[in-house]
Amino acid sequence: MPRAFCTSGGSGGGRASAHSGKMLGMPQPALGANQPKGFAMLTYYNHLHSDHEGKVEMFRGALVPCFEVPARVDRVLAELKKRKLGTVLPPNPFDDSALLGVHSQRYLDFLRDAWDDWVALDPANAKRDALPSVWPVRTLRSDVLPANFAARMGLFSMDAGSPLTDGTWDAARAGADCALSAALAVAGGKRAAFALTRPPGHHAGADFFGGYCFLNNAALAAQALREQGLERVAILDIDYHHGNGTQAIFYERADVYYTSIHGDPSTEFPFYLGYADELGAGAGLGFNRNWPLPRGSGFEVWHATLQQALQGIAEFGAQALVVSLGLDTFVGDPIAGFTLQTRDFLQVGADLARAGLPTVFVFEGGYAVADVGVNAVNVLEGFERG
Ligand code: OKP
Ligand code: ZN
Repeated sequence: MPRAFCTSGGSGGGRASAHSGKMLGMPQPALGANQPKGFAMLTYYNHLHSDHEGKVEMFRGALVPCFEVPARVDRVLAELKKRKLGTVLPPNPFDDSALLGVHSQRYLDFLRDAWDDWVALDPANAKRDALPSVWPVRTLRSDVLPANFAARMGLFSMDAGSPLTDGTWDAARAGADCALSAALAVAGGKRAAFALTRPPGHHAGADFFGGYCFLNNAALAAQALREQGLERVAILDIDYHHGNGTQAIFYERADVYYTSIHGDPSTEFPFYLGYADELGAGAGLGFNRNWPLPRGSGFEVWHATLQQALQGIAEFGAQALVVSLGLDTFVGDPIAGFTLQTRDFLQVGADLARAGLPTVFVFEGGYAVADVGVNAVNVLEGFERG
Protein backbone atom coordinates (compact mmCIF):
# COMPACT_ATOMS: atom_id res chain seq x y z
CA MET A 1 0.00 0.00 0.00
CA PRO A 2 1.52 3.37 -0.94
CA ARG A 3 2.51 5.50 2.04
CA ALA A 4 0.16 8.25 0.95
CA PHE A 5 -2.80 6.02 1.69
CA CYS A 6 -1.81 5.22 5.25
CA THR A 7 -4.07 6.88 7.76
CA SER A 8 -3.21 8.24 11.14
CA GLY A 9 -5.13 5.52 12.96
CA GLY A 10 -7.25 5.74 16.08
CA SER A 11 -6.61 4.12 19.42
CA GLY A 12 -6.33 0.58 18.07
CA GLY A 13 -9.26 -1.75 17.83
CA GLY A 14 -9.42 -2.40 14.12
CA ARG A 15 -9.11 1.05 12.66
CA ALA A 16 -9.59 0.51 8.96
CA SER A 17 -6.79 1.75 6.78
CA ALA A 18 -7.88 3.49 3.63
CA HIS A 19 -7.22 1.28 0.64
CA SER A 20 -5.78 2.43 -2.62
CA GLY A 21 -8.24 0.44 -4.72
CA LYS A 22 -11.88 1.10 -5.35
CA MET A 23 -13.93 2.02 -2.31
CA LEU A 24 -16.05 -0.86 -1.11
CA GLY A 25 -19.71 -0.01 -1.41
CA MET A 26 -19.19 2.51 -4.18
CA PRO A 27 -21.24 2.01 -7.32
CA GLN A 28 -18.79 1.10 -10.11
CA PRO A 29 -17.93 2.71 -12.41
CA ALA A 30 -18.73 6.13 -11.09
CA LEU A 31 -16.31 8.34 -12.99
CA GLY A 32 -18.29 10.11 -15.64
CA ALA A 33 -21.07 7.55 -15.75
CA ASN A 34 -24.65 8.72 -15.27
CA GLN A 35 -23.54 11.78 -13.35
CA PRO A 36 -25.29 15.08 -13.86
CA LYS A 37 -22.77 17.47 -15.44
CA GLY A 38 -22.72 21.20 -15.79
CA PHE A 39 -22.87 24.39 -13.89
CA ALA A 40 -25.97 24.62 -11.71
CA MET A 41 -25.67 23.55 -8.09
CA LEU A 42 -26.78 20.04 -7.22
CA THR A 43 -27.98 19.60 -3.65
CA TYR A 44 -28.20 16.21 -1.96
CA TYR A 45 -30.69 16.72 0.85
CA ASN A 46 -30.73 14.42 3.87
CA HIS A 47 -34.39 13.46 4.00
CA LEU A 48 -33.80 11.67 7.34
CA HIS A 49 -32.07 14.58 9.13
CA SER A 50 -34.98 15.28 11.49
CA ASP A 51 -34.81 11.68 12.80
CA HIS A 52 -31.91 13.08 14.86
CA GLU A 53 -33.38 15.53 17.34
CA GLY A 54 -31.59 15.86 20.64
CA LYS A 55 -33.42 17.30 23.60
CA VAL A 56 -30.61 18.57 25.81
CA GLU A 57 -26.85 19.04 25.93
CA MET A 58 -24.59 19.46 28.94
CA PHE A 59 -23.38 23.07 29.28
CA ARG A 60 -21.77 24.63 32.36
CA GLY A 61 -23.21 22.06 34.71
CA ALA A 62 -26.75 22.17 33.38
CA LEU A 63 -28.74 20.36 30.73
CA VAL A 64 -29.78 23.04 28.22
CA PRO A 65 -31.90 22.80 25.05
CA CYS A 66 -29.94 21.72 21.97
CA PHE A 67 -28.66 24.37 19.58
CA GLU A 68 -28.27 21.85 16.78
CA VAL A 69 -31.93 21.55 15.70
CA PRO A 70 -33.77 20.25 12.60
CA ALA A 71 -35.01 23.77 11.72
CA ARG A 72 -31.44 24.66 10.68
CA VAL A 73 -31.55 22.43 7.62
CA ASP A 74 -35.24 23.17 6.98
CA ARG A 75 -34.30 26.86 6.67
CA VAL A 76 -31.52 26.18 4.17
CA LEU A 77 -33.76 23.94 2.07
CA ALA A 78 -36.53 26.56 2.04
CA GLU A 79 -34.10 29.28 0.92
CA LEU A 80 -32.60 27.08 -1.81
CA LYS A 81 -36.08 26.46 -3.21
CA LYS A 82 -37.09 30.11 -2.89
CA ARG A 83 -34.07 31.26 -4.92
CA LYS A 84 -34.33 28.26 -7.29
CA LEU A 85 -30.66 27.53 -6.85
CA GLY A 86 -30.16 24.30 -8.80
CA THR A 87 -31.68 20.88 -8.19
CA VAL A 88 -32.48 19.13 -4.91
CA LEU A 89 -32.14 15.33 -4.87
CA PRO A 90 -32.24 12.56 -2.28
CA PRO A 91 -28.86 10.87 -1.74
CA ASN A 92 -27.80 7.69 -3.52
CA PRO A 93 -27.46 4.80 -1.06
CA PHE A 94 -24.01 3.42 -0.24
CA ASP A 95 -23.08 0.29 1.72
CA ASP A 96 -21.75 0.75 5.25
CA SER A 97 -18.40 -0.45 3.89
CA ALA A 98 -18.09 2.95 2.14
CA LEU A 99 -17.51 4.49 5.58
CA LEU A 100 -14.43 2.38 6.35
CA GLY A 101 -12.02 4.68 4.52
CA VAL A 102 -12.63 7.18 7.34
CA HIS A 103 -14.15 5.43 10.39
CA SER A 104 -13.13 2.30 12.30
CA GLN A 105 -15.26 -0.82 12.20
CA ARG A 106 -15.60 -0.92 15.97
CA TYR A 107 -16.82 2.69 16.12
CA LEU A 108 -19.40 2.05 13.39
CA ASP A 109 -20.55 -1.09 15.24
CA PHE A 110 -20.91 0.96 18.43
CA LEU A 111 -22.83 3.76 16.73
CA ARG A 112 -25.22 1.47 14.84
CA ASP A 113 -26.28 -0.31 18.04
CA ALA A 114 -25.91 2.57 20.50
CA TRP A 115 -29.57 3.49 20.91
CA ASP A 116 -30.70 -0.12 21.42
CA ASP A 117 -27.91 -0.64 23.94
CA TRP A 118 -28.89 2.56 25.78
CA VAL A 119 -32.51 1.46 26.08
CA ALA A 120 -31.39 -2.03 27.14
CA LEU A 121 -29.62 -0.44 30.15
CA ASP A 122 -33.01 0.78 31.42
CA PRO A 123 -36.34 0.86 29.52
CA ALA A 124 -36.94 4.37 30.94
CA ASN A 125 -33.97 5.52 28.83
CA ALA A 126 -36.23 5.38 25.76
CA LYS A 127 -37.50 8.84 26.76
CA ARG A 128 -34.04 10.28 27.46
CA ASP A 129 -31.15 11.31 25.21
CA ALA A 130 -27.98 9.27 25.65
CA LEU A 131 -25.04 11.35 26.91
CA PRO A 132 -21.63 10.13 28.10
CA SER A 133 -20.37 10.91 31.57
CA VAL A 134 -17.01 9.12 31.88
CA TRP A 135 -13.94 9.15 29.59
CA PRO A 136 -10.65 7.23 29.28
CA VAL A 137 -8.30 10.21 29.60
CA ARG A 138 -4.52 9.85 30.09
CA THR A 139 -3.40 6.76 32.07
CA LEU A 140 -6.74 4.99 31.47
CA ARG A 141 -7.07 2.26 28.85
CA SER A 142 -8.77 2.84 25.50
CA ASP A 143 -7.73 -0.49 23.99
CA VAL A 144 -10.27 -2.52 25.95
CA LEU A 145 -13.91 -2.42 24.87
CA PRO A 146 -16.01 -2.44 28.07
CA ALA A 147 -19.28 -4.36 28.12
CA ASN A 148 -20.86 -1.51 30.09
CA PHE A 149 -22.60 0.84 27.64
CA ALA A 150 -21.90 4.04 29.59
CA ALA A 151 -18.21 3.13 29.49
CA ARG A 152 -18.38 2.55 25.73
CA MET A 153 -20.14 5.92 25.26
CA GLY A 154 -17.14 7.61 26.86
CA LEU A 155 -14.63 5.55 24.88
CA PHE A 156 -16.20 6.67 21.60
CA SER A 157 -16.88 10.35 22.42
CA MET A 158 -15.16 13.64 23.26
CA ASP A 159 -17.88 15.63 25.04
CA ALA A 160 -21.26 15.54 26.81
CA GLY A 161 -22.74 18.10 24.44
CA SER A 162 -23.73 15.69 21.69
CA PRO A 163 -26.90 13.79 22.56
CA LEU A 164 -27.39 10.46 20.80
CA THR A 165 -31.03 9.63 20.10
CA ASP A 166 -33.30 7.01 18.57
CA GLY A 167 -32.76 8.36 15.05
CA THR A 168 -29.12 9.43 15.25
CA TRP A 169 -27.67 6.50 13.30
CA ASP A 170 -30.25 6.69 10.48
CA ALA A 171 -29.85 10.46 10.15
CA ALA A 172 -26.04 10.44 10.26
CA ARG A 173 -25.91 7.46 7.91
CA ALA A 174 -28.13 9.19 5.31
CA GLY A 175 -25.96 12.29 5.74
CA ALA A 176 -22.90 10.24 4.83
CA ASP A 177 -24.77 9.13 1.71
CA CYS A 178 -25.34 12.82 0.86
CA ALA A 179 -21.62 13.59 1.21
CA LEU A 180 -20.62 10.55 -0.86
CA SER A 181 -23.24 11.37 -3.51
CA ALA A 182 -21.99 14.95 -3.76
CA ALA A 183 -18.38 13.75 -4.08
CA LEU A 184 -19.28 11.33 -6.86
CA ALA A 185 -21.21 14.01 -8.73
CA VAL A 186 -18.16 16.30 -8.62
CA ALA A 187 -15.77 13.48 -9.56
CA GLY A 188 -18.09 12.79 -12.48
CA GLY A 189 -17.83 16.32 -13.86
CA LYS A 190 -20.17 18.60 -11.88
CA ARG A 191 -18.61 21.93 -10.98
CA ALA A 192 -20.16 21.84 -7.52
CA ALA A 193 -22.47 19.84 -5.29
CA PHE A 194 -23.85 20.49 -1.83
CA ALA A 195 -24.47 17.93 0.92
CA LEU A 196 -27.30 19.51 2.90
CA THR A 197 -27.33 17.47 6.06
CA ARG A 198 -27.30 17.37 9.82
CA PRO A 199 -26.01 16.32 12.28
CA PRO A 200 -22.76 18.03 11.20
CA GLY A 201 -19.52 16.06 10.85
CA HIS A 202 -16.20 17.89 11.24
CA HIS A 203 -15.61 17.16 14.95
CA ALA A 204 -16.18 13.40 14.51
CA GLY A 205 -12.94 11.43 14.41
CA ALA A 206 -12.14 8.01 13.03
CA ASP A 207 -13.55 6.49 16.20
CA PHE A 208 -15.39 9.11 18.24
CA PHE A 209 -18.36 11.47 18.17
CA GLY A 210 -18.58 14.94 19.71
CA GLY A 211 -19.33 18.57 18.98
CA TYR A 212 -22.76 17.51 17.65
CA CYS A 213 -21.00 15.30 15.03
CA PHE A 214 -21.18 11.51 14.51
CA LEU A 215 -19.94 10.68 11.00
CA ASN A 216 -17.40 12.95 9.34
CA ASN A 217 -19.16 13.95 6.12
CA ALA A 218 -16.38 16.20 4.80
CA ALA A 219 -13.76 13.49 5.38
CA LEU A 220 -15.98 10.95 3.63
CA ALA A 221 -16.35 13.31 0.65
CA ALA A 222 -12.59 13.92 0.45
CA GLN A 223 -11.81 10.21 0.71
CA ALA A 224 -14.39 9.41 -1.99
CA LEU A 225 -12.83 12.00 -4.32
CA ARG A 226 -9.44 10.35 -3.75
CA GLU A 227 -10.85 6.93 -4.51
CA GLN A 228 -12.47 8.27 -7.67
CA GLY A 229 -8.99 9.08 -8.90
CA LEU A 230 -8.34 12.70 -7.89
CA GLU A 231 -4.81 12.66 -6.53
CA ARG A 232 -4.77 15.80 -4.38
CA VAL A 233 -7.86 16.91 -2.49
CA ALA A 234 -8.06 20.00 -0.25
CA ILE A 235 -10.48 20.53 2.61
CA LEU A 236 -11.23 24.13 3.55
CA ASP A 237 -13.07 24.35 6.88
CA ILE A 238 -14.80 27.70 7.40
CA ASP A 239 -16.99 26.71 10.34
CA TYR A 240 -16.36 28.89 13.43
CA HIS A 241 -15.05 25.81 15.25
CA HIS A 242 -11.89 23.93 14.30
CA GLY A 243 -12.64 20.60 12.60
CA ASN A 244 -10.55 18.47 14.91
CA GLY A 245 -11.96 15.22 13.52
CA THR A 246 -11.17 16.03 9.91
CA GLN A 247 -7.69 17.26 10.79
CA ALA A 248 -6.90 14.09 12.76
CA ILE A 249 -8.21 11.75 10.06
CA PHE A 250 -5.82 13.18 7.45
CA TYR A 251 -2.98 14.41 9.70
CA GLU A 252 -0.39 11.91 8.44
CA ARG A 253 -1.43 12.01 4.80
CA ALA A 254 0.05 14.07 1.97
CA ASP A 255 -2.85 13.47 -0.44
CA VAL A 256 -5.49 15.40 1.52
CA TYR A 257 -4.62 18.94 2.61
CA TYR A 258 -6.63 20.32 5.54
CA THR A 259 -6.85 24.05 6.26
CA SER A 260 -9.21 25.78 8.68
CA ILE A 261 -10.12 29.32 9.78
CA HIS A 262 -11.69 29.27 13.24
CA GLY A 263 -12.01 30.76 16.68
CA ASP A 264 -8.79 30.42 18.70
CA PRO A 265 -9.09 27.02 20.43
CA SER A 266 -7.44 28.45 23.52
CA THR A 267 -10.85 29.99 24.27
CA GLU A 268 -13.20 28.26 21.80
CA PHE A 269 -14.43 24.67 21.32
CA PRO A 270 -12.87 22.14 20.62
CA PHE A 271 -10.08 23.61 22.83
CA TYR A 272 -7.62 20.72 22.46
CA LEU A 273 -6.80 21.00 18.75
CA GLY A 274 -6.65 23.67 16.05
CA TYR A 275 -3.51 25.63 16.94
CA ALA A 276 -1.29 27.25 14.32
CA ASP A 277 1.68 24.96 15.05
CA GLU A 278 -0.19 21.84 13.90
CA LEU A 279 1.38 21.32 10.48
CA GLY A 280 0.83 17.58 9.91
CA ALA A 281 3.04 14.62 10.80
CA GLY A 282 5.05 11.94 9.00
CA ALA A 283 4.20 11.90 5.32
CA GLY A 284 1.56 14.52 6.10
CA LEU A 285 4.01 17.13 7.43
CA GLY A 286 3.26 20.39 5.63
CA PHE A 287 -0.25 19.31 4.60
CA ASN A 288 -2.17 20.79 7.53
CA ARG A 289 -2.62 24.52 8.12
CA ASN A 290 -4.65 26.21 10.86
CA TRP A 291 -5.68 29.86 11.01
CA PRO A 292 -6.99 30.55 14.52
CA LEU A 293 -8.42 34.05 14.99
CA PRO A 294 -9.38 35.74 18.26
CA ARG A 295 -13.01 35.68 19.37
CA GLY A 296 -14.60 38.92 18.15
CA SER A 297 -12.80 38.93 14.77
CA GLY A 298 -14.71 40.56 11.91
CA PHE A 299 -14.94 40.09 8.16
CA GLU A 300 -11.93 42.22 7.27
CA VAL A 301 -9.44 39.99 9.09
CA TRP A 302 -11.42 36.83 8.32
CA HIS A 303 -11.47 37.65 4.61
CA ALA A 304 -7.74 38.41 4.49
CA THR A 305 -7.15 35.07 6.22
CA LEU A 306 -9.31 33.29 3.64
CA GLN A 307 -7.00 34.56 0.89
CA GLN A 308 -4.04 33.01 2.76
CA ALA A 309 -5.85 29.69 3.19
CA LEU A 310 -6.76 29.67 -0.52
CA GLN A 311 -3.14 30.45 -1.39
CA GLY A 312 -2.08 27.34 0.54
CA ILE A 313 -4.62 25.24 -1.36
CA ALA A 314 -3.31 26.60 -4.68
CA GLU A 315 0.30 25.85 -3.70
CA PHE A 316 -0.71 22.33 -2.73
CA GLY A 317 -2.04 21.85 -6.27
CA ALA A 318 -5.47 20.61 -5.26
CA GLN A 319 -7.57 19.00 -7.98
CA ALA A 320 -10.79 19.25 -5.99
CA LEU A 321 -12.03 21.15 -2.95
CA VAL A 322 -14.26 20.09 -0.07
CA VAL A 323 -15.68 23.03 1.90
CA SER A 324 -16.83 22.39 5.45
CA LEU A 325 -19.51 25.05 5.27
CA GLY A 326 -20.30 26.31 8.75
CA LEU A 327 -22.32 29.53 8.99
CA ASP A 328 -21.63 30.09 12.69
CA THR A 329 -19.14 32.83 11.79
CA PHE A 330 -22.29 35.01 11.55
CA VAL A 331 -22.51 37.92 13.99
CA GLY A 332 -25.83 36.66 15.35
CA ASP A 333 -24.71 33.13 16.12
CA PRO A 334 -25.62 32.19 19.71
CA ILE A 335 -22.60 29.92 20.39
CA ALA A 336 -19.81 31.54 18.37
CA GLY A 337 -17.81 34.79 18.36
CA PHE A 338 -17.03 36.21 14.89
CA THR A 339 -18.99 39.09 13.37
CA LEU A 340 -19.61 38.25 9.70
CA GLN A 341 -22.72 39.84 8.17
CA THR A 342 -25.23 38.22 5.87
CA ARG A 343 -23.90 40.11 2.80
CA ASP A 344 -20.35 38.92 3.53
CA PHE A 345 -21.34 35.35 2.72
CA LEU A 346 -21.93 36.31 -0.95
CA GLN A 347 -18.32 37.52 -1.05
CA VAL A 348 -17.14 34.28 0.56
CA GLY A 349 -18.86 32.28 -2.20
CA ALA A 350 -17.27 34.43 -4.91
CA ASP A 351 -13.83 33.97 -3.32
CA LEU A 352 -14.30 30.20 -3.24
CA ALA A 353 -15.28 30.23 -6.92
CA ARG A 354 -12.04 32.02 -7.76
CA ALA A 355 -10.12 28.97 -6.52
CA GLY A 356 -11.38 27.44 -9.78
CA LEU A 357 -11.77 23.92 -8.38
CA PRO A 358 -14.53 21.31 -8.57
CA THR A 359 -16.13 21.84 -5.18
CA VAL A 360 -18.13 19.76 -2.71
CA PHE A 361 -19.90 21.87 -0.07
CA VAL A 362 -20.77 20.06 3.15
CA PHE A 363 -23.13 21.75 5.62
CA GLU A 364 -21.67 22.02 9.14
CA GLY A 365 -22.59 24.53 11.90
CA GLY A 366 -24.68 27.70 12.04
CA TYR A 367 -27.10 28.13 14.93
CA ALA A 368 -28.78 31.48 14.25
CA VAL A 369 -31.73 29.56 12.89
CA ALA A 370 -33.62 32.51 11.38
CA ASP A 371 -30.54 33.57 9.37
CA VAL A 372 -28.77 30.31 8.56
CA GLY A 373 -30.75 29.67 5.37
CA VAL A 374 -30.01 33.03 3.80
CA ASN A 375 -26.38 32.92 4.92
CA ALA A 376 -25.75 29.42 3.54
CA VAL A 377 -27.46 30.11 0.23
CA ASN A 378 -25.57 33.41 -0.07
CA VAL A 379 -22.33 31.40 -0.13
CA LEU A 380 -23.71 29.07 -2.79
CA GLU A 381 -25.14 31.92 -4.89
CA GLY A 382 -21.91 33.90 -4.60
CA PHE A 383 -20.10 30.79 -5.82
CA GLU A 384 -22.49 30.24 -8.74
CA ARG A 385 -22.16 33.86 -9.87
CA GLY A 386 -18.40 33.94 -9.29
C1 OKP B 1 -20.29 22.20 16.27
B1 OKP B 1 -19.93 22.82 14.93
C2 OKP B 1 -22.53 25.60 23.67
C3 OKP B 1 -21.48 24.52 23.78
C4 OKP B 1 -20.81 24.29 22.47
C5 OKP B 1 -19.88 22.44 21.17
C6 OKP B 1 -19.99 23.23 19.94
C7 OKP B 1 -20.00 22.36 18.73
C8 OKP B 1 -20.07 23.11 17.44
N1 OKP B 1 -23.49 25.49 24.73
N2 OKP B 1 -20.42 22.94 22.37
O1 OKP B 1 -18.56 23.07 14.75
O2 OKP B 1 -20.67 23.99 14.58
ZN1 ZN C 1 -19.19 25.29 14.43
